[in-house]
Amino acid sequence: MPLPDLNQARRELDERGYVVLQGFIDQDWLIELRTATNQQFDLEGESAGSEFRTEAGSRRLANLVNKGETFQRIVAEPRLLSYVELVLGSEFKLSSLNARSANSHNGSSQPLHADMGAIADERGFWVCNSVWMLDDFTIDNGPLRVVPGSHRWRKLPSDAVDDPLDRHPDEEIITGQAGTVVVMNAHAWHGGTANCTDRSRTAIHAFYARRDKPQQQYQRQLLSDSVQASLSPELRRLLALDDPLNDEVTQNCQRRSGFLQ
Ligand SMILES: O=C(O)CCC(=O)C(=O)O
Repeated sequence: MPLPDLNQARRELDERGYVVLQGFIDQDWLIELRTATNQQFDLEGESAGSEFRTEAGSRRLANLVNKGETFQRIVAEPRLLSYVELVLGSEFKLSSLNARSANSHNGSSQPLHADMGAIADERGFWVCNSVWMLDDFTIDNGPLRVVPGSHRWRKLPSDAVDDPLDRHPDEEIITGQAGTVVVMNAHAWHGGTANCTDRSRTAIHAFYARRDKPQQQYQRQLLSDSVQASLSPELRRLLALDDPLNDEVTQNCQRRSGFLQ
């Protein structure tokens, strides 16, 4: 199935707040990403995700740019960047690169949230996420839910609904085969749902922000010197490693997650 062209994707992102890219990751790359992610979980054990936040019911990895070229390749994937540009315009950077594995029978959904608790400002949208399905997302293994159109409401679910954990009457459940990528306007209300199966369900999140806004994970501080020295000029720009504006806005940032404490 061909990927949606940019006009169609723009329409879907404008109207619904997300676009589904089936077959985005080819089989070899998918295997490579799964292997690298599983190895990283094994390596980090109990401390997995500790550079950022942990989450009950899921295992997380943070700061993945620091953890090998397999992950770095995601960040600068040219087709991905074209879709991200539809949301953020041409001036954007990586905000964070994480993995999240919803544990089997984890018991509950994430609350509906907008990433970073972000509300669109006078210049428009400033957060865009992409969810890379390393496993099939099925109806019962904790797929993503999104409330279509909510990216335009300029309100956070925590301020607008009684309980963001509840099912929203308008929410859509996004399923897909492993290898699918969902590009999402991350102001749209969304979250992972409960995994009711016997197997975990893993995704990587490549999260981008407009260049005048804070990074979720401050790349210049989190990446080792040797990794920073190994990166191409393109990656250095995407990670905002030489960007005084990023230093200023990111160092002063208080809120980094939509819901994780
Ligand atoms: O993994 C998912 O399905 C989405 C997770 C998510 O929205 C988050 O962790 O902020």
